[in-house]
Amino acid sequence: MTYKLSDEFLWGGAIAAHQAEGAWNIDGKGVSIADILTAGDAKTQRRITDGVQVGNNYPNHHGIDFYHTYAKDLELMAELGSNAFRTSIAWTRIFPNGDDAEPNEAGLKYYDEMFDKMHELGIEPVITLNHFEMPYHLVKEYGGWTNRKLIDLFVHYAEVVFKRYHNKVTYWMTHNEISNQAALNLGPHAQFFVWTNSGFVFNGNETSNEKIAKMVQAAHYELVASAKVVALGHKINPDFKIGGMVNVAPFYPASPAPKDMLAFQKARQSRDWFSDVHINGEYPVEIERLYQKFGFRPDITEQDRLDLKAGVIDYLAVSYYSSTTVKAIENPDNLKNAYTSYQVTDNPYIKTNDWGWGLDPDGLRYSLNELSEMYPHTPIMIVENGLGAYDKLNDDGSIHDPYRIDYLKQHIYAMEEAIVEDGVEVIGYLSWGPIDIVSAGTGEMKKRYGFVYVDLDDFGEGSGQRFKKDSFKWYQQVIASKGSDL
Ligand code: BGP
Repeated sequence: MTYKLSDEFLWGGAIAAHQAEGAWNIDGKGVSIADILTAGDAKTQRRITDGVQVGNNYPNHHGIDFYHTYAKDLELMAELGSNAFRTSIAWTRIFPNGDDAEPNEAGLKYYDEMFDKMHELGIEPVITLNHFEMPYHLVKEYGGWTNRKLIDLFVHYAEVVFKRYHNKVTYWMTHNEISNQAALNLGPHAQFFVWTNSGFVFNGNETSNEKIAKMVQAAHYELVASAKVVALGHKINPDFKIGGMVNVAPFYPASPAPKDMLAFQKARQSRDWFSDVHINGEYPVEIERLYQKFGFRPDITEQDRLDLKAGVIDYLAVSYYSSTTVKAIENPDNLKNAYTSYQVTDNPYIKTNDWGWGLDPDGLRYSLNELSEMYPHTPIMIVENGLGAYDKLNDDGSIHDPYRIDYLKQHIYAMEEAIVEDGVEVIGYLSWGPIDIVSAGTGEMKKRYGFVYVDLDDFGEGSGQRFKKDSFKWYQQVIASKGSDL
């Protein structure tokens, strides 16, 4: 069975400023939290340093030099047949410290030229306002999103870029993977996500509940800021389509054992509520109950609740890589916090990539159906999906990546089944990392996602030359056939 999607369907790829641009400190750009993250690898967490310290490898300093190569790289995206391309505006190119009186004109000009290039190529920009790129000064001076002041600073930043690009960008989204704050106890990079989203560090001696209380407060201010930005954006340009963005990694119970089912329910309740706030404009009851149970008392005002209601999103942007399997914990009596009522475990029914990420296309179809059931009037855009892998550049410049074609084929097909068979409204598919970029979780270049290989290593060394992988031609055909020729 093959499926052909509509002419309006958005096909393309997605990157983020901090993982691609490099040029971390030129033309007025300030230091962002991505610039002080050292490199890690599949087994070692990235480290947060206090500022840029000599002797550490900061992979986001070089990225793939997209700051200077974007025109050529976007031409490659156009050659794929892309009609859309997602990237982020680096907050610190616009407000180097986040609280500067005036924006940085060189930064504004850079994105003006980038968006002009996209339109010249017939590519629709899909722009993220905050993709793990908070100004480091806001962490040091204000404590990141644990400080209500961040709301006004973020809204002001959004207002400047909305007004500047009001006739160049239609599709926006606020915070990248805002739901990954709840990943506090999940996986080796959970702390990384809390840090990159909320921009605060733990002082190392908080209890687990105190850590979560900080995350809960930060998430609240981010959600209010997102809602205020949506309401403001619609005033500046009623045609704006502004999304919220969550990572979707559906929970599965490890077995039909009732205790595992309860663990699955707790896992969902403790993590999968950010889209509720973005779309319904209020917290689900069970979250407020959970907060009371564990004594979290975030600063939520009546005005906040009105702002949340007034700033519901136009579409839901989602990243999907894999599913998460959970089982009951042995001793549920001494629950330390909301996030210890389950344990992540392996799923014997799915294989994993070299970084332990499961390969589960059915999980994508399942998730799209879940979201469509919960939010029947909110279109979905897949803004990240891809396979990180060790690709090999051969002497003749070829790169054979059948494993990537296989992963993407299955996931695109699962999405098409959700659209055509299940009636889910999906408006676009943007593959993550259509050109190799620096991994967010590990800081590696060797964790490659692209249809285009970039000849740089984890230290930014190499020719920087771009090479088309076998998957380039394959994706070109997928787009040309509107998804029917997989
Ligand atoms: C998501 C982030 C992206 C991207 C992706 C792939 O969580 O939104 O920025 O990094 O993960 O992960 P990684 O780069 O760690 O392989």
